[in-house]
Amino acid sequence: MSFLSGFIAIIGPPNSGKSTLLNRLLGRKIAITSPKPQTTRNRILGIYNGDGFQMVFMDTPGIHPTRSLLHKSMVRSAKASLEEVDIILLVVGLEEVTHRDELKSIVRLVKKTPKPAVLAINKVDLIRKENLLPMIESYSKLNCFDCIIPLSALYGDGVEVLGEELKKRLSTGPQFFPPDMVTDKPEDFLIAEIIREKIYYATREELPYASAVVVENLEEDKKRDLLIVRAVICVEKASQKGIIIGKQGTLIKKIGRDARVEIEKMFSVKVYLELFVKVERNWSSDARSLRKLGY
Ligand SMILES: Nc1nc2c(ncn2[C@@H]2O[C@H](COP(=O)(O)OP(=O)(O)OP(=O)(O)O)[C@@H](O)[C@H]2O)c(=O)[nH]1
Ligand SMILES: [Mg+2]
Repeated sequence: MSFLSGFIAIIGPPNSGKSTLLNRLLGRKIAITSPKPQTTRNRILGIYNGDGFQMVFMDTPGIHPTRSLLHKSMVRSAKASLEEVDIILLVVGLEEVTHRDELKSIVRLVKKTPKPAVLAINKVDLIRKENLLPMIESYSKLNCFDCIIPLSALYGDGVEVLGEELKKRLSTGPQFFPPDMVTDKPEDFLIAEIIREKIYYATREELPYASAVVVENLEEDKKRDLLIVRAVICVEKASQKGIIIGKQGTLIKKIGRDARVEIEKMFSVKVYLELFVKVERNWSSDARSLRKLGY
């Protein structure tokens, strides 16, 4: 039998559980997640290798109406992903309703492409069965999806069914990536993202959105079997720097500790993590700063 493969874009509104679903499909965490919308800022490939097939998932930032330069670039990259893939996987949460403008515009985008589109209604662990059926019905009335699958990315129910449905839609094609490759992103990106995730959990209000993380140095100390990481957290104002550092450095210590534990787990190595905070004035609305920070 010939080898099957395909690129699959995971798109949807912010916070619907796209990155959680990617991690669940792969069986390991490569994309950060958080209860706050606009967590994912870059497209991330996640590669799944099965017996005789390869699925290349593309996690994308949530699509939403926006004005800020950073968010515009995020939404642009999510929309562009539709052009580059073979299959579309739209992920919606329970808060989405078919008549809301935001969702309507995403559905319009999906309808415009002739590619197979699968809808995942996520977070069904939070809803009663009798409320789910009308929801599925209203989505199927849109005449947009090849199939609709209710699931829970967080707990795993329905995810295997989704995997099977996606597999059915692969075509004969090459193995795009070597079988031991899980993502297209380099180590320093994954580490910066883990630190950013900890900031999303540790801070409130505008702080997560005003923060960007860059790994400036990554060094392996083979003798001590240690990975030495030096990373900078960029914020937009001096007052935000104070908040992130916290009283006597308590907050930055917590962010550093939580990140270190997870980096150690991800790479199975002891980590020494040095964190610095820098003010990069209004980076999220400055094209040059955005480029420098990888957006
Ligand atoms: N109860 C429940 N929560 C979920 C499920 N899937 C995701 N979540 C939660 O929903 C929140 C958002 O998840 P993410 O995976 O970050 O969502 P996203 O769509 O990638 O969000 P953006 O990157 O901001 O667009 C997190 O708090 C997840 O834990 C689910 O199946 N059930
Ligand atoms: Mg995400």
